[in-house]
Amino acid sequence: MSEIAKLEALEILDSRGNPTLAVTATLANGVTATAKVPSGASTGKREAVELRDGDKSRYGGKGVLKAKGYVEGEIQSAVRGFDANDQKGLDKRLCELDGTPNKGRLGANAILGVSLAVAHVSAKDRGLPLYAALVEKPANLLPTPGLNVLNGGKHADSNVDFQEFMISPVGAPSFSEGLRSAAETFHALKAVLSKKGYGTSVGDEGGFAPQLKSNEEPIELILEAIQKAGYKPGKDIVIMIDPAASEFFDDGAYVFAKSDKSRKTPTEIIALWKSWLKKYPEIWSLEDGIAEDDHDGWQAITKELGGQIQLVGDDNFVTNPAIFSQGIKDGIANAILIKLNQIGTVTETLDCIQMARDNGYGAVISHRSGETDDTSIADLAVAAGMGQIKTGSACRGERIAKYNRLLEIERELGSKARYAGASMYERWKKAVKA
Ligand code: 2PG
Ligand code: MG
Repeated sequence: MSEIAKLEALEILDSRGNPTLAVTATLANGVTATAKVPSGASTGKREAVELRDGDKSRYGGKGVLKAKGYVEGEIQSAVRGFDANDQKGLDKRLCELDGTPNKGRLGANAILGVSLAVAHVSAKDRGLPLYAALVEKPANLLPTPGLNVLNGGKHADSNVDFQEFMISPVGAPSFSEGLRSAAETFHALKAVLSKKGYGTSVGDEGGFAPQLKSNEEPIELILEAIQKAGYKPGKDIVIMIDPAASEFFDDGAYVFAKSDKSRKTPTEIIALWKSWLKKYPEIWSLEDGIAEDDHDGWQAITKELGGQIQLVGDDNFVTNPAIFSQGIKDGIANAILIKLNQIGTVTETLDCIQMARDNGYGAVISHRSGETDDTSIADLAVAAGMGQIKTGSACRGERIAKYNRLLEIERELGSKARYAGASMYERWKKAVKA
């Protein structure tokens, strides 16, 4: 009775007002569930293909009616009658049906919509919350969140080149207390910005997006806000950054086009990050500090800083098990960012997480800058048990939906709930001392 009976797709809007898909899967027994697909802006070149209509008369070409057509046509015909509890088998069938290495025919948006909707409907049918249904072992670790309180780069119309400045409440005793301290810091940051006469409108991920004096000023402002909120930087709350360096890597150089127009060689940008780590020991995680095409730069930074802080690969690994496995062999990074739509199926996403675990890499479960009210990644973060999630600031409904889902999971787990807190951070601090 857990056979898939029907797939429906709807063209909906994401948090930037661009079209995306909602896919509803219905089983033969009438149980039904929906998943909504996110969309990135600072995308890696080797991400699975997001299928857009290209019809300029609708949404500037960004419509997803073709992908909707594939879900309700070809894909539905191929998976009707399939056992929804066999996620691996289903995802394999979806990949084979597409037939390309990058899901370029049917679209990763169509395929992920189906894969994730089926994960939800199977969980519901078995009477399990998604976080418990996705994995066999009991899942009870609430992730430490990284809240992106200051947005720049491609996510904001400001003069800051670096994309994300995040606060991570590692010192809190529980997820809910951690979220509280981060939200209080977010409000304190607003006050700090206002006092300085800076703007307090927000960017795509709900962080403030002011015009500032430099790419470094966000760190100073955030440190001030943490203190103003009554917390200790480096102890209660640490800082994570995602400059998204692929976005400003041009012809072998890192070009700060939004701020001071300066250029840096790969050696110079590594020196910049090194100087930041020295000046701001509160920074413990650097994502995409090097561009996806700068392979030598990635190897060099991993050698120099990999024993000191978390180095997260996003654009270079694109949640792709084959690409990630090569990266591990090449000695690149020591953590991976996990985004379902970079690869397009639940199974391949879980495979990447397992690969990280097996190789001593960290894994940060992540939203996209274009989101919906879908909360699957909150459940995925708990299922993964890797202790980290980033899903935006303490602002904007599509970001808050994920944090609120984690609060529900924490309540549901009751005394079994554990909070990752500083455990990941401590690991690196120890490495620095050694
Ligand atoms: C990133 C993501 C999410 P985007 O670079 O990590 O914050 O941005 O979804 O635009 O790729
Ligand atoms: Mg990133």
